[in-house]
Amino acid sequence: MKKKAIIFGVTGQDGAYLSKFLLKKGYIVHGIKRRASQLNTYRIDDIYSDPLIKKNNFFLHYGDVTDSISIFSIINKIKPNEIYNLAAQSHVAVSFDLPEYTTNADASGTLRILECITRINKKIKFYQAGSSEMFGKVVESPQTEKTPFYPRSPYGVAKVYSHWITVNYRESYKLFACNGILFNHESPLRGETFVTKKVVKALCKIKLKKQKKLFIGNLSAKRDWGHAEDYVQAMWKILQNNKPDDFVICTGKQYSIKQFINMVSKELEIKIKWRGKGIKEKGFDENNNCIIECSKKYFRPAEVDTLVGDASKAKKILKWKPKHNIQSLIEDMISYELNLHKNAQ
Ligand code: NAP
Ligand code: G4F
Repeated sequence: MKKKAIIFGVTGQDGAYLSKFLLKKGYIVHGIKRRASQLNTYRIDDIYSDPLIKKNNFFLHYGDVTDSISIFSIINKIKPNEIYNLAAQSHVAVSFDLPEYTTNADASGTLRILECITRINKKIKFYQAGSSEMFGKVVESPQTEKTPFYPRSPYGVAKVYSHWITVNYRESYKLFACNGILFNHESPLRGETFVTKKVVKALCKIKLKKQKKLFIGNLSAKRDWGHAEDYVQAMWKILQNNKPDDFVICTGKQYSIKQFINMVSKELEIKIKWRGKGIKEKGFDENNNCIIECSKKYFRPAEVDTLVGDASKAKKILKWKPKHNIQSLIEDMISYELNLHKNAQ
């Protein structure tokens, strides 16, 4: 019998990569999407034209993690072997503007799914999309599964709730419920307001003379960036382990936003000279045009200055090994962006 998986958040970056990964493994995948005023399935539309994927194994249902009735009905109807909860208001800066909604979706949403599992079938395996944002104002570096949390945003706080409610349901009801504590992971399918995609998109357009300037926030924050393709494999491996457990997934290398901009510029053969300090720091091209400028608009009320993880546990127990590094991630993101422009001509 084929395994059945439900993916909450199927239309997002990770939902798209995970759907393709599970379909290639022979799963029947049921994706849950929200109603939107315009089509929001562009990241998964290619599933229907991929010859390696059997179309009749992929189903979409309307649902929302803020709506218990929809969650219960879908899980009860499908009776899946595995549930991946990727649904979230996932933008940290936006969570300061929408704290109550973020808490409803990112914290209570997880509780709703767990509660449905206990009522429908306790054997359903559950993956919770935890985040390195939970480490926030880090108390040690690198961060491991044992590092205490110190969240710095409504998003981070909501994810900490989800982490602990997942642990609590595992211990209380013996659920196979697991947390992946994933560090930033990016790809060509990354949402356009996250910093890597924003930088790659803008610098490609600047190179093609279709944009003059990139406005950016904090250049000195540091992140541990991996590729989403590697990270969805880790999600699956977490649910195939012989016991439910929590795992940090990361590369172990960190770069600042400024270093990331420099790496993307180098790949695009744009020579940037930096002048000024702090919010006044600016980037100039070889003709002395200012192409990068900081704007207060992109700074957050509280910042996570530095994140870098240690994935030794996942490497040892799950035998997880990422294929990509920062260079191949950047090449993948740039080539996707340049192709879009080529095809639009
Ligand atoms: P994403 O691209 O923003 O995708 C989020 C998904 O959740 C989208 O499909 C979105 O639907 C859906 N969603 C939002 N609110 C919902 C609701 N109320 N009910 C049902 N679905 C809802 O995020 P991602 O990068 O793929 O990340 C996936 C998960 O991993 C998220 O939980 C995120 O917080 C977490 N995470 C991400 C990273 C990372 O670096 N990418 C790192 C750690 C943890 P729409 O398409 O309709 O908006
Ligand atoms: O790309 P970001 O918005 O990602 P952030 O805040 O680290 O959150 C992402 O990763 C988390 C895992 O740690 C996920 F849980 C979460 O769902 C999301 O996927 O910002 C990265 C850094 C921040 O320090 C931010 O202040 O880049 C800095 N930054 C500087 N200028 C900017 C900008 N971020 C954005 N989005 N836009 C800017 O213009």
